[in-house]
Amino acid sequence: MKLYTYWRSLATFRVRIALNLKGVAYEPVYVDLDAGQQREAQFKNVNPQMVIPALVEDDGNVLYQSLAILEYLDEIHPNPPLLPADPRGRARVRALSLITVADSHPLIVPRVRNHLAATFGLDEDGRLKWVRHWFAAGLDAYEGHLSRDKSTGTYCHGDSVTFADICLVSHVVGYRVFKGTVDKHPTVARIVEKCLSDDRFARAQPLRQPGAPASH
Ligand SMILES: N[C@@H](CCC(=O)N[C@@H](CS)C(=O)NCC(=O)O)C(=O)O
Repeated sequence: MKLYTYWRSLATFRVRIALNLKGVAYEPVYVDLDAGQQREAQFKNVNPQMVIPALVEDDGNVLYQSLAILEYLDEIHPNPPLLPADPRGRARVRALSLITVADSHPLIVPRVRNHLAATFGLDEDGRLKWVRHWFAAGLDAYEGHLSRDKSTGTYCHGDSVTFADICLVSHVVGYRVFKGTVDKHPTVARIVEKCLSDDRFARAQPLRQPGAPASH
């Protein structure tokens, strides 16, 4: 499999974690988002949406959208399972995952930040405030749900890793790239610390990818 990836991409980070958890090897293909390579013809042919990740199977089948890729990997490599066995549990895990994937992350991606700058004249400081606001709103939502629900365990849902942990980790690590902290989100902080003690999460982190700055 080939994974189109970039060090800072949080959506790709989610897929890297899932591939590590499933023990699936992949060949990285780097797409420099800061240089706009996602909009070049070479990558547009792979994903007309011009966003990463894209995961290309050996027969040429192209998978895109991180949550759809996670679902696919979980179906073709069922062990370890990344969704609970019961329908209510699966609904909760998917709902927690979508706080990041559907509600927070889409607001902070490069094309949105670029549009805020080019069309609305928002300066760098304003864009940083925008990004932090939406990360923090997502974290408040996570903390509210995770801290009050008995289904929360060592991880977001019970005592095994699910999609929700993958999405939460991408959210918090992404927030840190923008100098945010989870000091006011103790349940989130506890779960993310537990996940990052696992090398399959830790080695997928943005700052551990080729091309990442030594510190950020
Ligand atoms: N919902 C998509 C988001 C994909 C996405 O926006 N990826 C970002 C990097 S994390 C990207 O490639 N952005 C390019 C741009 O905004 O121009 C997913 O979860 O896969």
